[in-house]
Amino acid sequence: MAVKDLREWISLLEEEGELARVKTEVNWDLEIGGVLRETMERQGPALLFENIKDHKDTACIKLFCGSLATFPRVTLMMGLPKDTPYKDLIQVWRERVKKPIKPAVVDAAPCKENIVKGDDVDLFQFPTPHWLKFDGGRYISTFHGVITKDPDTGWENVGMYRQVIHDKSTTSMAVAQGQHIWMHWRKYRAKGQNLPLAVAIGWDQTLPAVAAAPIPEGVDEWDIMGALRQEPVELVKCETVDLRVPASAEIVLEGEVITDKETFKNDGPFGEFTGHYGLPSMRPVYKVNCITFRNDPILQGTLEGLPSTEDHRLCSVSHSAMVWNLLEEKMIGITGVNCDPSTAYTNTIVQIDNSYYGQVQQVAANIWGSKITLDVGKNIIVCDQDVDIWDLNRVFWALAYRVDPTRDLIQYPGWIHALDPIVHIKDRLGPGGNKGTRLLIDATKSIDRPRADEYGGGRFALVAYPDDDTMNMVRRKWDKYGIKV
Ligand SMILES: Cc1cc2nc3c(=O)[nH]c(=O)nc-3n(C[C@H](O)[C@H](O)[C@H](O)COP(=O)(O)O)c2cc1C
Ligand SMILES: [Mn+2]
Repeated sequence: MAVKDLREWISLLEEEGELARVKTEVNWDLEIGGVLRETMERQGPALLFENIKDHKDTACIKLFCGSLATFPRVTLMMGLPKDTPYKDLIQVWRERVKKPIKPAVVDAAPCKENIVKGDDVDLFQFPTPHWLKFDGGRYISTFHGVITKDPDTGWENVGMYRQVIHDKSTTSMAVAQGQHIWMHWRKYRAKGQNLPLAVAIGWDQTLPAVAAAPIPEGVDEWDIMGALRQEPVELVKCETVDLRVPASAEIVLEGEVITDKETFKNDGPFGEFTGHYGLPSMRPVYKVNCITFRNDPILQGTLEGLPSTEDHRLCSVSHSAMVWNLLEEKMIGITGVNCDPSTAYTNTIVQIDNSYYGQVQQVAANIWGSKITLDVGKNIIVCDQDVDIWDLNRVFWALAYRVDPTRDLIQYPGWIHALDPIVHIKDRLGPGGNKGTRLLIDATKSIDRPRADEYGGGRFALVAYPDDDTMNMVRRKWDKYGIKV
């Protein structure tokens, strides 16, 4: 049974010893960011801050953070045994997303227990942290779902795009070119209209997990949340916009993004997933016209920055699964994908059966030719099946001995992520994109090398490791050796 809302999720974490309630007063200004970072460094529990400076009697006094900052908690979100390894989580994600489950629309909606509109809207009622020292403000909605609709097809998209508070009813939103919300924004702008938009914060954790995942265009993310939690998402209509949100969400913002570029506001810097600050840029403004929330609502957020944090661990699972499914659809012989959390998926490691010439190049062409590369794979490393791609020691070994720099490093010029710090500020194209170069590293045993008797009839020196017969015998007899490990 999936949990029905954030409160059930917090209770589950508490039962599992995966939650700390922080009752000591903490400052929303930098201290919360520090406490969360230190907790993540120690692979500690999720945190529920219950005593936040300046938020003793605001409409919202609680903040929940670090929810999915460890693989065991991502595992719990998927209803699996806590010790399921990262690699197996990827497989479960891959299979579940192939069987979407449609949402249900319900009447009973705890998220409507409180409704605030017009001049009463006040974003400062929520304990939004100033996460990092050089952030350009208080970033609300850092771990949430942003809902928009395609005006022509009715396709509803749920994505994760962060927002900074400008005043009590406006924020701005940083969106990379090519994101689904960007497509919707352009359509409304072409019609001379603003973009209706809702933000849902605090629900079953499949909400942020799917919002941040590279789900293909036209696929309804509500269906994918249903697939992941294996139960339909219960949705309710918004009050002031023609959009739907999870009925038991903690907090819902409703409003519109102004499409007139003259109204853009400066947004940033912000401590980004690359592990560096993103630069300030002019961004579209979101005017919040209505906020609905549960009684005693809980705000949820996360601290981004130097890998690996919560978003890196969570997204490594979803991104690896989605890249693997994409490659499987386009070609044959893919046996593993690791969108490496320690490099924020910029290094994407792919394992192939190395069965035909050109397979390595096809991997890169398929990833770089898809929207998925907005999130992953500036550098793609392709390895053989005898390299455990989820073990970076083994990947380093392959880089050391299976790469000939004159032929195996392939540069692909064009564009790279707008937030990639390798491009100097003076050379940037603007907030949306960066000119830059991608890299394919062919770390396979090249298939066009001639076979040789000295290689046991193969194309490459044999790996020096005890043979299978010996190892199987040793493992069978293991208990008899009296070696305690
Ligand atoms: C914590 C977090 C914050 C994010 N913030 C942004 C953002 O501000 N802008 C953006 O374009 N993508 C951001 N992303 C990445 C998108 O969520 C991701 O690309 C997702 O696939 C977008 O949804 P879409 O595919 O429906 O457009 C963020 C991801 C995470 C995990
Ligand atoms: Mn989408």
